[in-house]
Amino acid sequence: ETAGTVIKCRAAVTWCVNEPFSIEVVEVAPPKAHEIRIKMVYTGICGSDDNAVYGKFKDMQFPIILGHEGVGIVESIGGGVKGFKPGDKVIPLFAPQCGQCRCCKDPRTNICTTARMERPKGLMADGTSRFTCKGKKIYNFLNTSTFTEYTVIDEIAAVKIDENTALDNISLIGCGFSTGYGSALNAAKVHPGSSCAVFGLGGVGLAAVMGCKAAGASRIIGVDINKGKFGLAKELGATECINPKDYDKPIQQVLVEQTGGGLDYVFECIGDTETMVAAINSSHHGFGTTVIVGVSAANKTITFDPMIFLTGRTLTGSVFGGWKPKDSVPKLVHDYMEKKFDLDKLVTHRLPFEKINEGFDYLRKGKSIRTILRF
Ligand code: CND
Ligand code: ZN
Repeated sequence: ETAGTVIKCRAAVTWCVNEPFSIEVVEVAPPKAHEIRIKMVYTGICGSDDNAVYGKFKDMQFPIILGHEGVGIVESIGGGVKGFKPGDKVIPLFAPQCGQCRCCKDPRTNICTTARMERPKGLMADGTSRFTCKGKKIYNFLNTSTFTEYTVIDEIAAVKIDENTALDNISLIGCGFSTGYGSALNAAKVHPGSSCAVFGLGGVGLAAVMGCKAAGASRIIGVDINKGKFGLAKELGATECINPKDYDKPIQQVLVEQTGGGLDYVFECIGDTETMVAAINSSHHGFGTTVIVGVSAANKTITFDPMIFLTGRTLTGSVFGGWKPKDSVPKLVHDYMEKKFDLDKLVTHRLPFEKINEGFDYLRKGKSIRTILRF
């Protein structure tokens, strides 16, 4: 019986920017009002966690417990919590849904204003942290922090899933799979027979490939500088793959030439401003749509010739694939259990939690798509 007590457990703490993860014993305080404490079962490693290690995110503070793609079981709940009870299987939501704000009530978006504007970054709603280590306050990451045996999350930033769900690979619904898949289905609204290009064939980009295929695109071009990604991309639906390094002209020129003027839909799943511009310039005038999915570094900007848009191209972007998470995650979990899509192929490595640095090594060397850490 741990409810109401401070739990001491293992967590991977990032003490400062560019440092390896350090497995520490941390104290996790009990959940306060409208919070739940979760015993993590699995967590995935996403490109965004790696970006955070290098300090790419705005408003993030160290020391921090990273990780946002996970699945766990509710250990205890704070006062006033209605939707959860101990024992529930839950997926943390790095893009929460309060259900009350203007955006949550608007079907056009999944960006929750409460979470985005009104909550302190890296801390709970009351401005305090539930994590301490060696006497120091530890910040949370994107409302979630999954690189710890126990985490405390606001009730708007978690969702209950079916109690019969097999948990092994389901953490991918918490970010990578849903983000990529939804960018094709919700953000771009890819139509049957269309042409698509996906820049970056990591977990997010490959899920975008899966989404384009599910939407009935007839041509799906994978673009990556690591040709080791091409085999799986083709297995998941890419009709062809292109390595920009194989050409001595810009990749946008290659794509425009090979598609008779450009693509219907282009997805940037890398997080680099140069490839974002290349993606926009690969889209067809008159109707081409580009979706920014990759997260660029905090102070980076892009510039472009306004004629690109005057002539009818669209630039958009999406967080968590545009899914309203409380509504959509249980359905995605259901569809996965019904085998409506196969995200298992995105999981290339499984490691015990302590080997988190090894998992990040595989990501950085381009050897893994998703590594799942088990607690
Ligand atoms: P991962 O590192 O697995 O994939 C990136 C891929 O891009 C790799 O295959 C690289 O080889 C490839 N790449 C790198 N540079 C280039 C280049 N110049 N040209 C072509 N290919 C290149 O990362 P991931 O798939 O986990 O994440 C990808 C991005 O998505 C990253 O920026 C992450 O922060 C972002 C993201 C966004 C969201 C969201 O809600 N919008 C959620 N999660 C992650
Ligand atoms: Zn992510």
